[in-house]
Amino acid sequence: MKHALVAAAVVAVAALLAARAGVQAQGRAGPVEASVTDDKGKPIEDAVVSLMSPGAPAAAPAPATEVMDQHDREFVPYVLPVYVGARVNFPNRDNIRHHVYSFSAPKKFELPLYIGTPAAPLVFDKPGVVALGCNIHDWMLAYIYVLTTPHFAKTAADGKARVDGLAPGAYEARVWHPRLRGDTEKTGKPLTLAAGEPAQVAFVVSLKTEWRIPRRPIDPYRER
Ligand SMILES: [Cu+2]
Repeated sequence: MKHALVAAAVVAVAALLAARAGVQAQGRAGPVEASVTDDKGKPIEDAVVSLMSPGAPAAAPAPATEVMDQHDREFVPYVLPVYVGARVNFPNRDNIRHHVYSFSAPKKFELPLYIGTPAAPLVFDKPGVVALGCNIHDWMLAYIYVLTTPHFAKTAADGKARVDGLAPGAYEARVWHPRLRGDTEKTGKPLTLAAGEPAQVAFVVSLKTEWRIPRRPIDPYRER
């Protein structure tokens, strides 16, 4: 009798654990597979796809620490999307000095001529687009895109991006790119995510043509 009771209790606990595991497995929506192309179907790289839940603000994760490298007299990456509050390090991996600056409203700053990594990372606590330049190398250009949602991903060369770890529910998906023609706010597409099911979203966007300052031959006087 006693054994039967113990066995019944074990079965009940096992059933409870199995049910809980099932709920956890179903608790997340499947990944959101996004694609970004131009109107000719050409994939667009370095676009940032983000998802926001209009009803329920996303739980704020702890601020991340991100990296904007300088390597071979270029910024790497060209586009760095971050969640608002992120700290960003600016290591200089070249053996010459860079002088990084931004005139953009969400983060105006200057890192005067330096080699190595500045001691303290910079905090990006206002949403928006921050364009980076270098006083020594005019062609150096990159963007830090500060988002108010932690749910985002950047497209690879195939124009595809994948956003994982979302709770089921109603979202709005948006796309941003440094050369996007028009407003990111107007790219919004409603997307309803169900537990355990993947979803797709496709953006067709138009990019402005870009004029970039060409790379100059290395000037030893300016690089002293
Ligand atoms: Cu530089």
